[in-house]
Amino acid sequence: MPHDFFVQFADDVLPEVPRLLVVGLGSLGITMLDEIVEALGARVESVAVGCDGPRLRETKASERIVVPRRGGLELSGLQGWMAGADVALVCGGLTERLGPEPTAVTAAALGRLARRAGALAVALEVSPLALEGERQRAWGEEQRATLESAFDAVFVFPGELANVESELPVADALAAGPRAAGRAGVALLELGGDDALVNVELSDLHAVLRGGGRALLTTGEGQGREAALTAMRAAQGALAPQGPTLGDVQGLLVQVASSSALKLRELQAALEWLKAGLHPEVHLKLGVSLRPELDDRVRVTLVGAEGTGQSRGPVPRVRQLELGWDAPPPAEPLALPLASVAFDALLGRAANG
Ligand SMILES: Nc1nc2c(ncn2[C@@H]2O[C@H](COP(=O)(O)OP(=O)(O)O)[C@@H](O)[C@H]2O)c(=O)[nH]1
Ligand SMILES: [Mg+2]
Repeated sequence: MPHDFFVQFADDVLPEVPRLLVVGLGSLGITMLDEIVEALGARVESVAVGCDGPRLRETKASERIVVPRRGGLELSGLQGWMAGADVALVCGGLTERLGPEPTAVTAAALGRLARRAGALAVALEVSPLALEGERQRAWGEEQRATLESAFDAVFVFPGELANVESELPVADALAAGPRAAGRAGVALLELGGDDALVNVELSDLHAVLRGGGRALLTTGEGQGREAALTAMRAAQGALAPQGPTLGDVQGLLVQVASSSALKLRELQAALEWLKAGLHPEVHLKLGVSLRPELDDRVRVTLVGAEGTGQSRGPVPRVRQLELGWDAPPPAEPLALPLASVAFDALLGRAANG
């Protein structure tokens, strides 16, 4: 039941649900997009862009754009779509092409549009296969550089699982990289769920990523005794091998999701373990959310950036990722968090005109 306080301010002050946009470019990008749409459904708006008719017919994206094989993608329609967006997540493969052009060229154009529209622009990329060797890896690095100038953050995931077992069918091994990248995208977009006890807000994400530099995004899950610590270790173990380590980042968001079974002591132990491996001056922001369906499992998401790049300037907008009140109402209705929620909402409205 919403608390009286909320009823009183409903519609007027509470921010609307954020607009989360996902674009899938090429076959890898569309695989990632499908993973995201499958998990988040109508919470995201999605567009698949590709040359491959059958692939476009199967996608779960709500909109599709066919690119002629000889090129000539018209982006102006997407510009209008991005107006008023909070997050634009552009998914693709670093070494794939869209028609004659590298996918990264189109991705970079979309990243610039998204940033101009005031959205947090995030690229989610899959690197070439380790099997392909040095030349392809270097080509991928060039594409990454193209993207880094256009986005607030570029997250790169390995093309295949790091420990591909030789017995794994090739099709499964090739699908593993983009699927894992897509699941990381889900975790990123779910950061500020409506089940939050301690909120992670969009402004926190901006603050972590706006300093630029290489960024990391990883998730891990643990179960049973010391589930939080296991989840934390798993998240560290799942870091992309060529990306920054936890010790490299200046800003880090730590999101912990669990059922109410998680004990403060366990959370404390997991955070102590994490902090032991971090930069001494890291700015750590913790989010905690309640997910009864997790039972005795704990899920951890880490988002960080080195903060060594070109500063991206001020946070463009202050808005909650999502707001809700599923937890029991507080004993003290006018406690500070509620006031700050209303303040954020007002700022968001002001920034929106
Ligand atoms: N992990 C993974 N990488 C892929 C897959 N398909 C393509 N790639 C990567 O993307 C590169 C270009 O893909 P390809 O399909 O040959 O060319 P396209 O015409 O540009 O899509 C390949 O060299 C791989 O590095 C896939 O199914 N899984
Ligand atoms: Mg392809």
